[in-house]
Amino acid sequence: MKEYFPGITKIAYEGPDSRNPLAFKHYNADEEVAGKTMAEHLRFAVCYWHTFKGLGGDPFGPGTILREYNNAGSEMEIAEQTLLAAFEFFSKLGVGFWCFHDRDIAPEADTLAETNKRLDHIVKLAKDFQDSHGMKLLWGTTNAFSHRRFMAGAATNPSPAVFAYAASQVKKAMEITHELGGGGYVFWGGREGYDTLLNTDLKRELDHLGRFMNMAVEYKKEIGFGGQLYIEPKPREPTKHQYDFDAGNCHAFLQKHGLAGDFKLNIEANHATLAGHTFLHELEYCIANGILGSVDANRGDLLLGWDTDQFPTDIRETTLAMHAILRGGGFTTGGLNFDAKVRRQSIDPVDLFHAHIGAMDAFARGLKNAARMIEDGFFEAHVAERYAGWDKGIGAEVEAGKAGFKELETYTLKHGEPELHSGRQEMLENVLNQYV
Ligand code: XUL
Ligand code: CO
Repeated sequence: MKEYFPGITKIAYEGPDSRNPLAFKHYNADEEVAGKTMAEHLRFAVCYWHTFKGLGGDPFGPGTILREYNNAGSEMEIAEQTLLAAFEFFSKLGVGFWCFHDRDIAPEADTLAETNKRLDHIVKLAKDFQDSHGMKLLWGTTNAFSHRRFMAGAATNPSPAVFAYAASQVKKAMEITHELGGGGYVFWGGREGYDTLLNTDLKRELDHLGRFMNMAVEYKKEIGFGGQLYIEPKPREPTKHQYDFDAGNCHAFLQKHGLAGDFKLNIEANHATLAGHTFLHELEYCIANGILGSVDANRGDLLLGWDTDQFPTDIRETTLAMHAILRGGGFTTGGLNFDAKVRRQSIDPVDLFHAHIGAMDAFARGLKNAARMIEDGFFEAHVAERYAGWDKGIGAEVEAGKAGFKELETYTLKHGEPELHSGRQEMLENVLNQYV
């Protein structure tokens, strides 16, 4: 069998003192941290689209990266060889999960029927590879945003014929995800949004999106797919306004359309920052509302400001993220999917290893730091102390729904001016740095 990463053997854990760039310094899959192995906590996934289909194109020029499997011959021969390369990469890297869009693994043909046949062929191969390599599908998804038919959206398209096409595509993508034993299915809004309100019936589009998602839930039940459905928020790009703007917005949408029990969110770090939030904010919002499902682990660049999808390397960020995720009970169906791409100048196959090794090490350090933070309980104790007033007296009565405005007025008249306490932000930031 052809090898696409010759000379690279399975990436080993060599510890923090190692200077081998092709070794883990912190990610030690079987090492126990806070009651589970690192592999069980982190559930790393490699994404197919950037890692195997991305060639470094940007708005100013086409791709710079040449991949050997792209010389394999016909479109389908290329698809087969790409799959082969992907599974070689997964094994050598030592991740347990992967994620894909339908169109990443099999290129579109002239008709939907023909396209679906192509998918069936590749899915059969992928199933065998999953079994032989001990790999699992974290989630599958649909690309209903690249083809020109989706220029005005998929489920929010003004044309019911495009809506129907998108539904047919999602139907098939859910079937193949089920076939591959996928743990989940992601809806990222793609072009569900608008470029100008001058041509947009916002209410109708949102209602159609709600109907579309309900159809997905119905179909999921019909085929017996037990995976988790996720929505991945993103505020803008490619459209000026994406309907799944952020976690709070998605949560409201799910509740309005009777979908709250059927969906969780897939939070992407770079999408959080595009929405003017931190990654941590989006995670905390989801945890507070019981809707954190999975994570697209990447980062943006503050000076560029678009969705640069860089590999995560910032230990402070991974520490804060893992601190939230651990406190939220950890992943069940979800995991950390590296929805990230190597830079345009990183043209060698080995760069894919450097990128993933660094990101996995960054999250392993984040996990270990977060576990220590939780064990010490300093931050939890500080927050509990800050809100302790709500555990007794008038605070407890408000929380229990026993006090109203009149009781609060009586309380205020009796106690006068409230006592104020420092927020201690600088001290807390200093303590955080002791863990990072
Ligand atoms: C786009 C993005 C997608 C989704 C899957 O910004 O993040 O790759 O994760 O469609
Ligand atoms: Co993503």
